[in-house]
This record gives sequence, structure tokens and C-alpha cells, in this order.
Amino acid sequence: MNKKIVIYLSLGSNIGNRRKNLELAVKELGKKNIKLIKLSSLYETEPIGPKQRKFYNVAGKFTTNFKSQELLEVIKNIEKNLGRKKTYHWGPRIIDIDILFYGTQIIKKENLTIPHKEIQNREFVLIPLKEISPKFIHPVYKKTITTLCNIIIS
Ligand code: PH2
Ligand code: MG
Ligand code: MG
Repeated sequence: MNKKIVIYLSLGSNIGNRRKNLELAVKELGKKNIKLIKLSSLYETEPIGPKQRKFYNVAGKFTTNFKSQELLEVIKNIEKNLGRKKTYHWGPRIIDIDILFYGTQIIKKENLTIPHKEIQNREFVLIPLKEISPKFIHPVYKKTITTLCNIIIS
């Protein structure tokens, strides 16, 4: 059995019942033994990228035994089962689940970069994340989530 590790995920939805889609995603993660430790409030956010409906975003702290690649596969499957369809780059989606942090590991694979490359550029990620783990230190930038948040909103 792999060791239990703390992970952070960012979830977003801007199609259909956005709240329900996020709730379902967390429930499906739980069924796969990706156990919720703490979930942020729900934030309605302006879409970054092409013009489209506003998103609902949340950030969550979870624990899992999956290796990072396995975790990515499980997440992709959940997205697919919840009805995610391929559209255009940054297009509307029923559900998007992004891996932000996998413990404090730095992972660079062709299909997976952890920490997620855009954390420091996205208010819709940093603000929910700050609510649940303000003191978590970004393993690449060596700054807390609070500091990254202050930088982006300044
Ligand atoms: N996700 C994107 C692109 N733009 N904008 C908001 N507000 N929230 C998102 O989750 C989001 C986005 C690509 O995954
Ligand atoms: Mg995304
Ligand atoms: Mg994604």
C-alpha cells in the first residue's frame, strides 16, 4: 500500500447546476478513497479566457493513497463520468478537477506538472485555497498561499 499523502485540488464548473456538479465531484472522489479533509466555500468567479458563463470554484484538501499518475487517471475518469466533453481550450465545462499540490512534491511529467503551473496567476484558485490552508508553502516559489494571494490582488 502506498503511503497516505495530502493533496490539494481545485474544482470548477460553469455548465448546468454548478453547485451540484461540484458536490457530485467531491462525492465521487470520496468513493475512490480520495478523502475530503477540508473544503472551501463556494466562489462564483469571472471566467478567465474566452467569454462564457461565470464559474463556481472551490478548493479542497484531501488525502489519498494514489500515486500522482494514478490520481490523474482517477480524476480524468470522474470528469468523464460526470459528463465532461472535450471543447475548445479553456471552454465551458461541467466539471474540471485540477491537481494543485501533491504533498510538497515537484513533479514534471509530459502529461502532469505539479504544483499546477497557474496557481500563482489565478485568483479563482488562490482565494479558495487561502481560506482552507493560508500557511501552506508553495514548494516551488517558497511562499505561503497568503503571500501569493497578496501579490496577485495587489
Ligand atoms: N478554468 C479554466 C479557465 N478559466 N475561469 C474561472 N473563473 N474558473 C475556472 O475554473 C477556470 C477559468 C481552465 O481550466
Ligand atoms: Mg483547469
Ligand atoms: Mg483540468
